[in-house]
Amino acid sequence: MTTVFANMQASRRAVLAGGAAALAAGCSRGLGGGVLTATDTHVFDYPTVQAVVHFGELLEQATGGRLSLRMYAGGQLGNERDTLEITTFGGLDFNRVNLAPLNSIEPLTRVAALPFLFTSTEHMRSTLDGPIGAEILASLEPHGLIGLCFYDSGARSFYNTRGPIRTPDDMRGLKLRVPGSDLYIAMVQSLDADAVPMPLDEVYQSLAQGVIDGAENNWPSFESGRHFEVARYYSLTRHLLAPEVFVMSKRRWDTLSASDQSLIRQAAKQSVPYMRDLWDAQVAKSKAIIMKSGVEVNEIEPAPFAERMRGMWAEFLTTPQQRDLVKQIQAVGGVT
Ligand code: GTR
Repeated sequence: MTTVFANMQASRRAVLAGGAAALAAGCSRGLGGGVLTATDTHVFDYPTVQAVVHFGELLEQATGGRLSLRMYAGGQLGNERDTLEITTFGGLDFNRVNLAPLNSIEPLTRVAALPFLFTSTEHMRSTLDGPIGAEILASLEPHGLIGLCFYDSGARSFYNTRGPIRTPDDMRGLKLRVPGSDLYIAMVQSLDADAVPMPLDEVYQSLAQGVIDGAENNWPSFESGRHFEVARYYSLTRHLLAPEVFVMSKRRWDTLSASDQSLIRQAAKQSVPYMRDLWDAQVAKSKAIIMKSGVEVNEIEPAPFAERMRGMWAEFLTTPQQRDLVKQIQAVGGVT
């Protein structure tokens, strides 16, 4: 506990220092131009970071260099929840986060974060590229964020230090890290495991010290966070295909001209196929590294996991709009 608390303090200090740096960078903006700031929890060569950097290059080209982007990667400005807060008050211009930290802020984001909702990557992509995705992105605006686009996040599966998970019963009593989202907590609890919410940058140390037994994530995050060096069992539950989201501070957005706003939307849209190519390549690369390291990877029979996890949907679908979106998403995926 002491360690987790000390880390929280350290990351708060980083946010404050980072926020000040970001604000200082913001001061270099002139009328209608300048350097815009962006942040991401992942390291610089991670696909989400590279997609946002590419977005910045597209924007710079489109504005003849009038607008450019400075990326603060690797969680240097703090964890996703803290940097989102900075983004909403305008201390940062852009942020790339998972849907998880938005789950408690906007109910519609919970829809796309439901376990075993999307039946395949194609289902997830076609849903989020269309009007359903647009509706979820638009729902962020009253919360001070302009939702620009979704990026891929692959499938999340459980990994742990104890042994292979084959059935939901194997999860009973495991202490599993989840992002700070009630939905993730309930999801893990539906399998009778103990959910331990904590920021991503504390997972490696917590696994190494036995504070937690495991966590859940996609191949690239399991690899880039070096979690696979400690958690030697990866069980392919593929329970979540929840996407990443790229957002802009509404405060900054409101200061831009309509034509700059449309250039931003256009560049964000163009960065999506670029990200997907990087993503597919990164999944293959991370998978190869993990397999080579000798991690025991096993397939599972999804039905019993899906049955248990779908049991918590109702608790998080509290509005007719959410329930309607779920029906529409299931219809896109051919589920009746
Ligand atoms: C990753 C995702 C991050 C963060 C992380 C986590 O897959 O890209 O944005 O949400 O998972 O588990 O905290």
